[in-house]
Amino acid sequence: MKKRADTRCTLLTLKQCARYLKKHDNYIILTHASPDGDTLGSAYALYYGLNEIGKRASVLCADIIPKKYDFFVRATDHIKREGATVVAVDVADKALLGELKEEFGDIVNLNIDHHISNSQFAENLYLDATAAATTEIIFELLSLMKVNINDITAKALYTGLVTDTGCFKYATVNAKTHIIAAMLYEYNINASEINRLMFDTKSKKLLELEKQVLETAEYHFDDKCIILTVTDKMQESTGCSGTELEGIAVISRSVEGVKAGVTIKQTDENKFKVSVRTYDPLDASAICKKLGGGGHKGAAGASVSGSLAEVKEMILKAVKEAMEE
Ligand SMILES: [Mn+2]
Repeated sequence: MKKRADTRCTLLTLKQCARYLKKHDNYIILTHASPDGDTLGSAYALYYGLNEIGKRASVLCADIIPKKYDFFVRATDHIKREGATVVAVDVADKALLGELKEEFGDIVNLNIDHHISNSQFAENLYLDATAAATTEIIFELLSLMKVNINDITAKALYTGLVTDTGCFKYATVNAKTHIIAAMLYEYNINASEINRLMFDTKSKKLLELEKQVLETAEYHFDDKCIILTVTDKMQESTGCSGTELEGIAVISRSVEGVKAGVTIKQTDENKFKVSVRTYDPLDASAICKKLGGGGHKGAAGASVSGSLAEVKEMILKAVKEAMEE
């Protein structure tokens, strides 16, 4: 597929977004790499919804989809790349497409997202930064399109809602989030089972890794900032890595008095993924922006190169600046 000549991004309303999806027939739906419940829930709910109105779609993800999402993940249609309409969901920047960036980064036709930091890389964008999850938007979109929602679609939508809100705990949650959740309870979603899988279940190897990670805890700025480190070695010795580490950043924000919880994950010898979780008035996305990343006010991330000591120094500088602002 050809890269488009015009790199401007058109901002759509939800109505225009619905009209756009009705107009085309064959879709490739992209999730972000290291997939979470929201990007997967959005992609599959959109896939099921499009299928309901006779469209065909294929869901693509750069990384292996964790098994815990098996209850709504199914084989999707085979769609030829040529002539397909490319839709990204919950993808704030093309770099987040991971290995799919090369092929699709410059040819995304429609992006549906809720990240305030969205870099507007797609041809068309529907952005609602007030949505607690992208599945909130997908629910509204399917409703507007008068698309039939099945139990499996509802499960995918609910999973996005709970995973992006820490089970309705985060500051991003509003009345609408709960109203949509309530409407999803009308379907056979088995919400308690979804929540058990998403929040109360971890593998033995993850527990072992967490034990080691807790040993690395270091405090800064009057204990207002904590840094946890996940090294290559820990990932090798426990056999726990990649998407299996999803959720580990949550630990940092659970410590009393901490305003900035930082988790550093080693991805290569001199490469680290930094996850930042903050409480008001600190802005995680502002901290991560200083490190070349982005995200939400309460949760953001960045990829940083350097030695572990250098990376820590950069992070502390960014956190300090944010605390002083
Ligand atoms: Mn999301």
